Amino acid sequence: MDILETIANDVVEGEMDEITDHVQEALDSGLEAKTVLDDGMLKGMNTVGELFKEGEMFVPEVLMSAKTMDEGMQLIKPLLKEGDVTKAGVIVMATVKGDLHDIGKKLVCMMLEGAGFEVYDLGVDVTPEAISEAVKEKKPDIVGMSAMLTTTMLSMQDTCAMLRQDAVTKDVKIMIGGAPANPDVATEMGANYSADASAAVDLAVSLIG
Ligand code: B12
Repeated sequence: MDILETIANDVVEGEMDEITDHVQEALDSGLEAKTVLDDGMLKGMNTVGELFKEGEMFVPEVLMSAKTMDEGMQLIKPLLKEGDVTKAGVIVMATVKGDLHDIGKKLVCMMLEGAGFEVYDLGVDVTPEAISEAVKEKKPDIVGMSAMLTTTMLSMQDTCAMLRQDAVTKDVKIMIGGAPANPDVATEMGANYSADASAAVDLAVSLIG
């Protein structure tokens, strides 16, 4: 197995203690940081996405893969040149006001980052005002919102309404997810829905077109 395959494999297997040495070895052998990222780590992350979609990998393993990728990125990030990373788009993501669930949202963020999106995760319990502010500041292509409680779907609705009422934010694309969300409520809110993290990537790509 060559070193890039080994690195891809580290991400898939969640080999957090191994990846730093392997990334260093690849860089020492003269490989560019971008090559290590694209043909090593991101290749591994794509495999993770596929395995998750096929039900062959589960949430805890995917989170391990994400942490492993983070470890490897520590060495790569300072070496990446401007323009090395092709940006698929910018996304602001938040769990809405009143809701503290973030496992699913983090998974969505990770998959989106793996697919090349620049993601700003605002955290949990985020007010409509804070989401609106972030949209004005970061000018994202898409706002993603997560809710896991029936009650916090109302916060999601409020946030959508606030974004649509303001001339600066009214045209931003919105995608929503979480257990109480579904395509019908999304349509009512003027948003788009996807059921899981892999589908969220496909949705984001299609929204940006
Ligand atoms: C873990 C958990 C917690 C943890 C959260 C920890 C954390 N850091 O997230 C803790 C213990 C804190 C918690 C607290 C509570 N919880 Co809770 N919790 C859960 C549990 C067991 C799992 C949720 C989870 O992480 N699933 C795994 C992830 C991977 O799946 P997911 O979140 O659905 O995300 C996927 C998709 O939905 C989608 N997705 C998610 N977000 C987004 C966003 C976008 C933009 C897109 C496109 C897609 C997308 O992609 C994700 C990945 O594939 C669920 C039960 C369940 N089985 O769902 C209850 C559950 C959600 N909780 C529930 C409740 C009631 C509560 C509490 C009120 C309990 C209490 N009495 O205190 C509090 C509320 C706290 C609050 N204010 O938010 C209820 C909600 C019922 C309802 N209909 O309202 C559930 C359904 C349990 C139940 N059956 O009663 N909880």
